[in-house]
Amino acid sequence: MADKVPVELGGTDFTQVFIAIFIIVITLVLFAIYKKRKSSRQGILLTGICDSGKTLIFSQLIHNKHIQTHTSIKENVANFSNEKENLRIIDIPGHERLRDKFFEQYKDITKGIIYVVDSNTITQDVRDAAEFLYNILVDPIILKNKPNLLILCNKQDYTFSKGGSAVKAIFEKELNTLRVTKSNQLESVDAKAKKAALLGNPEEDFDFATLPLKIDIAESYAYHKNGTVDIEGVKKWLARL
Ligand SMILES: Nc1nc2c(ncn2[C@@H]2O[C@H](COP(=O)(O)OP(=O)(O)O)[C@@H](O)[C@H]2O)c(=O)[nH]1
Ligand SMILES: *[C@@H]1O[C@H](CO)[C@@H](O)[C@H](O)[C@H]1NC(C)=O
Ligand SMILES: *[C@@H]1O[C@H](CO)[C@@H](O)[C@H](O)[C@H]1NC(C)=O
Ligand SMILES: [Mg+2]
Repeated sequence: MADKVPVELGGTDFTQVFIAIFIIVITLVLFAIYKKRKSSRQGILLTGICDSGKTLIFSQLIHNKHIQTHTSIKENVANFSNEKENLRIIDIPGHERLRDKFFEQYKDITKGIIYVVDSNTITQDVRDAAEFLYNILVDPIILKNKPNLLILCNKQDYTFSKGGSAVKAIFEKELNTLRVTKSNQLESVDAKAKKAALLGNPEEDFDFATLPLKIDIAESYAYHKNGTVDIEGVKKWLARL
């Protein structure tokens, strides 16, 4: 009995050391997995309804040139490096069925979303544009990963284009009603889903600032008849990511 005690004590010490090492290893592994998952999110989605200028902005960013765009059925993908890391810019076709399919495909790796708006026609197209934006904002994966969102008010070369703050106000007004309609349409009795669908407090006017994502607004023109292009707002946003 007497000489069993040190053996047992030794056994206990060994078990404690073993458990400590085990915990450290597990922590390191989990940390490595977390880092890997985070760094695998390097996709920048260029999205928005048809003809807003996504493909032209893509080509200005990647190739620095104007190309004749055509209605795309496939996504364009290219590598793009800012000072900190390699990003992958993905230009998603705007047609309804396709854009949902590509959005589903890329949303897991999304680090940032550039939501391109035709500021010249936004007043007429606000329903479509706001609904598509809404679907992005309530997506569970988007809500979980919280990518940065840039609302890019493109086609500022047109004389009567709405400026950034006007476009923001137009969206906020439309989303204010859309979120209630959408939430009522939800058959789910899941209180959490209903709450997410409401995008904030329905008692108050909808405000982008209440969303969990970091949202920026910028203006651009990817074409001008005088030959100039201004996509500095996107470039700055990409550099800051
Ligand atoms: N005036 C003007 N036209 C633009 C601008 N950006 C794109 N466009 C034109 O708008 C049309 C649709 O552009 P595209 O990049 O194909 O849009 P997408 O459907 O969003 O990919 C094309 O004829 C472009 O040349 C812009 O900033 N100003
Ligand atoms: C982008 O970079 C990745 C890895 O860094 C590479 O595998 C891929 O081929 C590149 N794609 C293009 C279009 O250059
Ligand atoms: C082209 O038009 C833009 C916007 O009106 C203006 O800021 C820019 O100076 C013009 N550039 C040239 C070369 O005319
Ligand atoms: Mg396109």
